[in-house]
Parts: sequence; C-alpha cells; structure tokens
Amino acid sequence: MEYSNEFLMKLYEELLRCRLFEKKLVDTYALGKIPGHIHSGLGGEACYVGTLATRQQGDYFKNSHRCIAVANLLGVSLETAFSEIMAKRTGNAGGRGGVNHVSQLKYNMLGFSATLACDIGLAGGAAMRLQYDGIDNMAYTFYGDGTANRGPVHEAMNLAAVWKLPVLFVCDNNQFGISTHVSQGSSVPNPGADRAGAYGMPSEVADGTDVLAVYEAAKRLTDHIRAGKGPAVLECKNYRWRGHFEGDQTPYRDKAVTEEWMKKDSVAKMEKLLLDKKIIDQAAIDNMYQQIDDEMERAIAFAEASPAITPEEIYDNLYV
Ligand SMILES: Cc1ncc(C[n+]2csc(CCOP(=O)(O)OP(=O)(O)O)c2C)c(N)n1
Ligand SMILES: [Mg+2]
Repeated sequence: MEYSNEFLMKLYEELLRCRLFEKKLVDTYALGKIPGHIHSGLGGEACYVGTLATRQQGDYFKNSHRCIAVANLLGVSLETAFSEIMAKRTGNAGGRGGVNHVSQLKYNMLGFSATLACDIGLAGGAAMRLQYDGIDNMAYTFYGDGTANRGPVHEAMNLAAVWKLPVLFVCDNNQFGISTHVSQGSSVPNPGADRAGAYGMPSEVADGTDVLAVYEAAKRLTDHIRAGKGPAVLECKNYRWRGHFEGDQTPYRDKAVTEEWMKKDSVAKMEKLLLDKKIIDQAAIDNMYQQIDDEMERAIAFAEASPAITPEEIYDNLYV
C-alpha cells in the first residue's frame, strides 16, 4: 500500500500517544495514586491504533479493559480520563467507574462490562440501529483471546452474521487470559479468526506488533463491512508486555520469551520507518515525546487537584 507522509505521521502520533498513556498509567499506579488495579495495554497499542485508523465519523466503539489509552484517541480528554482513573468527580462517571470505565457516549463509545464478553453484543446493537436507520457507519468491538472462548461472543457473532450487521470483531490476542496461555484455552491457534468461518464471516490474522500490517488487514475487512456485506473478524497477534495487572509477577511465563516479544516494538518500528524515509528526524521525535508527556503531566495535576468522590455519593445515579 502507498501512504502519504501525513497518514504515516498521524498513525505514529496515535501510536505514541497510546504508548505514553499506558506507560504513564503504570508509573502513576506505582506512585499509589490510582485506587483499584490497572491492566496495562503496553504491547497491544498497534492492534487498537491500526484498526481504528479505518474509523469514520459516526462509527461506534466498544473497547476492552486492556488499552485504556484508546478513549483519548476517540475524544475523551486526558483530564477527564485521568480524573476517572483517579476516582475524582471530574471523571466521566464522576470517579465511580475508575480505570475500566473511561468512556463517553458523546464520542460513540459504548462502554464496557467487567463481565467479559457480555458487552460484545453492544456493538451488534449499535450496528443494528445503524442498519435499521440506513446510516452508512459501522461498529468496532475489541475483546481478548481469553474472552474469545466465551459464549456471548459467539451469540453476538452468529446474529451479526445472520443479519449482516456492520460490525468488526477485533480479537486482541496478547496470548494470555490472566495466567492461561492461549494454547491452553483454545483448541485452534487463532481464537478469533479461526472461528469466523463457523459464521460465514471473512477474517484476517495480522501481526499485532506492526501498525501498518494491522491497518491493511483492517482496511480490507472494513471495506467489506462498509459495502454492506456483513461482519468480519480481525485478530491481532501481539504479546502482553506486563502482568495481567500491575503486581502480577508472571511466574507462569518465561522471561526470555517476554523479552524477545518486547523487541517487536510497534513504536520503534514506526520510528525506524519515519526516520528511514526522512519524514521526521530524531529531534522532532524527542520533541513529540516531551509534548505528549507534558500534556499528560498537566492532566494528572488537574486530576490530583480535583475533588474526590465521597462515600455518600457512590449510590447517586443508582436507580434500583
Ligand atoms: C465473565 C468473566 N470471567 C472472568 C473474568 C475475570 N477476568 C478479568 S480479565 C480476564 C482475562 C481476560 O483475558 P483476555 O480476554 O485474553 O483479555 P486480556 O486481559 O488479555 O486483555 C479474566 C478471566 C471476568 N472479568 N469476566
Ligand atoms: Mg489476552
């Protein structure tokens, strides 16, 4: 595929934003500033960014608990995101949802459920409304390799295929569901893509450490979906760089394998491409790191200075 310099730079900036957000999340958590626990999306950024590079105004999105940085790409401000993460009133749910619920419907984000897989159908529902109203848009739904084995995923896939709904199912295969390796939970090597055939859907497996490879696969599948031919499955193969949650010492996996995978760094690959093509120089890259980091530091300072949610308020907006 031929790319304009502008497109490559946009992709790089989104990738870098995700990377630095996910790093900042880990560092801020280590400082004890985030209540609860976080699931770091480090290593999976290209899956989300490459896929979402095919998005159009009016599309719908169902994220997962993994790459929280995506919320910022879709429009949620860093101030709102970090406030929610740090349980502050200035967060999108007033601090009630926390890190797993950084989401705003005004950006067509459908939220997500901690009961994994039950929310896959939300994207199907959004797609059903688009189809019903004759609106030329689609929905994206992200889920993990472990979640891929749950029933609700398959029910959502079946109906989406029967009704030819405009949905892209994106399996972020980071090879682990907590401590269970994908080979121990799935009878097929590609738990996302290998199952698409059962529902008559096309699928692709992409190198999830290469943002352009993900984009190209996503582009082929979203062209199919946007042509009204029904849903599809994209599986991105990557590797979860950190534990399931911060503090997970990962005794169930080989450190040497993790280190090998961490060399397949999506951000470093894009930087090499941009430098080789002389689209950008090292000083400009350094400058981008600094600017994005400054933006995040300002957002964290805003969140820290914001009022915390109080115990009395946690039952507000509860209807039953
Ligand atoms: C229905 C359900 N079962 C179990 C859990 C506990 N749980 C939280 S994250 C997780 C692992 C999910 O693995 P995967 O789908 O591969 O996503 P990843 O965490 O790797 O991004 C599990 C089992 C849950 N939240 N919901
Ligand atoms: Mg996983």
